[in-house]
Amino acid sequence: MELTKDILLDLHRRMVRIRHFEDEAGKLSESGQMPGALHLYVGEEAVAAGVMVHLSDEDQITSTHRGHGHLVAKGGDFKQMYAELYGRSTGYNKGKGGSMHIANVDAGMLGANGIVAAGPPIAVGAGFSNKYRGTKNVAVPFFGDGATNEGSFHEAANMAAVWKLPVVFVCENNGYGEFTPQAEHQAIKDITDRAAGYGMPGIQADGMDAIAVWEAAGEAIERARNGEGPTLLECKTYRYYDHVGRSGIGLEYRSDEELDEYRKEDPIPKIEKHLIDNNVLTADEIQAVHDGILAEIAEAIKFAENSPLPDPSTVTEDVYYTG
Ligand SMILES: Cc1ncc(C[n+]2csc(CCOP(=O)(O)OP(=O)(O)O)c2C)c(N)n1
Ligand SMILES: [Mg+2]
Repeated sequence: MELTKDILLDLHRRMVRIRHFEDEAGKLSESGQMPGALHLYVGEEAVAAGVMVHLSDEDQITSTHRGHGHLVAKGGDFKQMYAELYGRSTGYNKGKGGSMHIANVDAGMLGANGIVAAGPPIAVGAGFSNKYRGTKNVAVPFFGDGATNEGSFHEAANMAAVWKLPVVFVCENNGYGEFTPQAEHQAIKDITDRAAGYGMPGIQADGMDAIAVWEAAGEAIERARNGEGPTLLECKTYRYYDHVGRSGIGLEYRSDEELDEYRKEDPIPKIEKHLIDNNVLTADEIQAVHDGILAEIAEAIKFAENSPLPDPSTVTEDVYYTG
């Protein structure tokens, strides 16, 4: 795997797209313009970008309650994403999925999920299908540190290892499950300690560094594509905003000093320094990337706000309904 200029630009672009998408969504939610609560991905962009650069639309991912970043990185269209968050009929799921159940199956994004650790078993099913059909595709469940305490995660990891499925388990260890520090919800520091218990390799990457994630994910994804079975990839990361929304509900569970330390590790300025130092982009060109994405977002928000709500008569369409 060679880290080319194109890959660097791609990593940067995907992260900037997530950052601005989330910042604007957070503001709209806070002002009451957009309905519902949002679990924002800001700070963790390097994980989604570093993994997704390796995947095509035929590779599947499953996501979490903090899922916008995964969909943006998987090529999500801003218009359909904002429309979905606004509950409009032009959204990816006709306004019926919203933030926590947004999905784009056509591009292999099998869905955000409000149920913690619901994604890994779904990804194992996709991985089984990939293997059964004789494809080279890979399924990647994203999940948090908290999710690794759920039975569904353990069952999924065990089954993927026993059946040597093309699945790469990506743990976004941001050090907290809601407001509970990792040390209070599990007796280990490294989620990778658990990999041996399933009989799969466990590898770690600095989740605040897109290049590091790209390298580690590339290794794990190649193993999976080659039929060598699953890997547990733990990315140590940090969320800059609160568990829900930008400023949260005012609980004091982490220090400003801790946040400041991780702010210094911001994955976007980090890769921008790399781009400038290696003469890939100038500061002006970097600004142009940001400006272009912000303009696209402004258009997408207008599109969402001008889109109709779903017609009430369609309430039972496109959903599981047994009535
Ligand atoms: C099965 C289940 N239990 C509890 C919750 C409530 N809940 C929502 S997010 C969350 C914390 C998840 O922590 P983690 O997996 O580390 O993800 P993070 O929010 O840090 O990204 C909890 C407990 C839920 N949604 N589903
Ligand atoms: Mg967490």
